[in-house]
Amino acid sequence: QASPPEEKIKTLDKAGVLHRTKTVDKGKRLRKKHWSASWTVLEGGVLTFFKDSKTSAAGSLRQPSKLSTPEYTVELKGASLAWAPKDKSSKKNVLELRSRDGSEYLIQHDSEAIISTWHKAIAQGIQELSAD
Ligand code: I3S
Repeated sequence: QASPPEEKIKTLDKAGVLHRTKTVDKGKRLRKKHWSASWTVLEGGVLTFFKDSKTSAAGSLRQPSKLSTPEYTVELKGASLAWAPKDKSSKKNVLELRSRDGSEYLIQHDSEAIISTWHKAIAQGIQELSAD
């Protein structure tokens, strides 16, 4: 007998340190960008940005929620992802993630290779959830 979906084992898709900033909170544009380096976990259709980047990688993979406080969690269901237009930031390799509730986040890494793997993983997460 198949398990109901909520009993599916959460699989870790990806984790690492990214630069991120929130630009819109539920439709309201925030006045100022505060970029910070943040331990970021993509798991079970949810992208979680932790408060800091110093959480131990090995520990976080085992028990992400126990070790550090999540600052933002973004449900990928109904979200959209695109490369940020140039006027959104002077930084290179910036992704813009819009959540279903109308919040927006910029996500950046200096390495094009690294940001590309996040792009693929998040886009895939969004696509899989929209198929439900
Ligand atoms: O959209 P803005 O105002 O150009 O964003 C920049 C500011 O958030 C800036 O903070 P201060 O105003 O405290 O200097 C950041 O340091 C910059 O990184 C922001 O611009 P970029 O283009 O890096 O997203």
